[in-house]
Amino acid sequence: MSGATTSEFVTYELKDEIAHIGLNRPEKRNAISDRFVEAIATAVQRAEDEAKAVVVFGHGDHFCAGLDLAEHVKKTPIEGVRGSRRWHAVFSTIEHGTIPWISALHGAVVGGGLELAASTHIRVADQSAFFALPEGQRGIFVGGGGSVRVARLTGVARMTDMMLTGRVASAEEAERWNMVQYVVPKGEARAKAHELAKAAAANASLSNYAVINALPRIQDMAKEDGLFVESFISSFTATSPEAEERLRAFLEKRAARLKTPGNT
Ligand code: 1HE
Repeated sequence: MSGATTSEFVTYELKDEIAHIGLNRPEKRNAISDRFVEAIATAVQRAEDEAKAVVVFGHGDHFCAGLDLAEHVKKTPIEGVRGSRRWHAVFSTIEHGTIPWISALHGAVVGGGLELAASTHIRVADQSAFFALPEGQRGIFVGGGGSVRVARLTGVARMTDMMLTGRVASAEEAERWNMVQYVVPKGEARAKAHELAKAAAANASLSNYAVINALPRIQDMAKEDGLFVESFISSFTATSPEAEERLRAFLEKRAARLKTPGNT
């Protein structure tokens, strides 16, 4: 790893152009306070400046136990709104930045922790991971983008159930519910996330930008509008010099063929 740094809340390492950002408050189960959000914002900016993809993971036994409830209990209504809007802003720089983010999940992926994971582009869970939205039990509501992102991932019925009943999902259930894309044995999420990040980092950067920025926006459009926008993005990416070289490489048999299932 190069350029490894450890701040109060976040570790940061760059390996093979992949930034590894570690949530680093294990004694509080990586609960996210106001200053912790700012540390994430700083790490997001650094990764945007120098990395081709990011892996985000949690130090200790859990990915993240969500909002720092100790801090939250003392807030006024307007401070709560400002805090929530700050989470939105920082998580939006993840979701709608220029590089792919992969979250490596283990232990608690709870409340704001699930909201953070939902702002990344691919989620990998190990078998110790569990998923919950205990906001209802705490007398609060999601505030880190969950009503938008988690509801879009798993569907509003599933999210309503989780919030009303405190239902806790295992990694396998979370995969079935479309909240995670990969389930791996305990302890292997970060390595798998790194492998996926490297694969994504090898793509044309403009294609990656289009995937992470256009796809979610097109989901929010009417069908005809989505098709219209798709044509422009498709043409714009295909006519870039990088695309031309990659297309030629395939036609001239210089590019690797797809690995077929069972032949990896
Ligand atoms: C915390 C937090 C936290 C732990 N804020 N301090 N999130 C929740 O409702 C989940 C709350 N946490 C838990 O249910 C459990 O801590 C865990 C299942 C994640 C882990 O259990 P365990 O037995 O390993 O740890 P613990 O003994 O419960 O916690 C260790 C310490 O972390 C303890 O502090 P200590 O000073 O007594 O040692 C806990 O108080 C502290 N801790 N989680 C503050 N979340 C933007 S809106 C999002 C809204 C939400 O995220 S709501 C969901 C909040």
